Amino acid sequence: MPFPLFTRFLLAGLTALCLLLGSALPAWAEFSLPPLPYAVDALEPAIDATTMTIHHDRHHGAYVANLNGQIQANPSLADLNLNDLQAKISQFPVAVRNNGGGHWNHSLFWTLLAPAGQGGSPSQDLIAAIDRDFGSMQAMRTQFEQAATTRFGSGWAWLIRKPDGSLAITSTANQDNPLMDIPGIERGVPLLALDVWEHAYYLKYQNRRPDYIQAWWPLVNWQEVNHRYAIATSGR
Ligand code: MN3
Repeated sequence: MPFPLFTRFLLAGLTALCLLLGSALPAWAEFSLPPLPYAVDALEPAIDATTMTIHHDRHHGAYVANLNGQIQANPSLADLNLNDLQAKISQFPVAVRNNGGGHWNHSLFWTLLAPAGQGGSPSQDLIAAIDRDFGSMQAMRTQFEQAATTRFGSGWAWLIRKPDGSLAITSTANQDNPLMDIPGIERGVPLLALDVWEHAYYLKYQNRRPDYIQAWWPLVNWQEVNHRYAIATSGR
């Protein structure tokens, strides 16, 4: 978990105190479910409040609880933040991969959504990179929709920035993501993500995944995508 330095000192002190007192580590040393950054009905009508509530509280909540349930058997989890865990996921059992991936993916996904009209638009830098690597914004969208539509079963579609600086569209199965050190995954920094598990859309769209994908575009939080692209680029 990403704690600032001061908080880390505080945690270390409290942990030492707990050890002195012979008590277990406190619950806040575990992974936790981040609150949605908007109301559950803020994305209506494209994504309905019931779907958002079940998706966040129960599905994402279960990934967090199940990941915490793995700490005792995998004590090194307690020393890794969620981000760093992804790049070392091959060292852990599949339950950590599924639930650690699920926690990371959903924590990102919520931030990449915004009420229609409030997500801004792609930055000039991002548009230039998309034009360079896909030809046009429309071509990127078409390729993204193709990846999201054709992902068989459950998984995710991604726009990533690869280590060489170029952008690419990829998709992953289950709760895998492009940060994971798993053979077969095209790796890069995720800039944009779409959950295409049925739990993300079935109540409203049933089997019509393409309709869900079309309804999702106006909800993209481009300000966050721009921010992620700027950070990924400055890290070179
Ligand atoms: Mn989901």
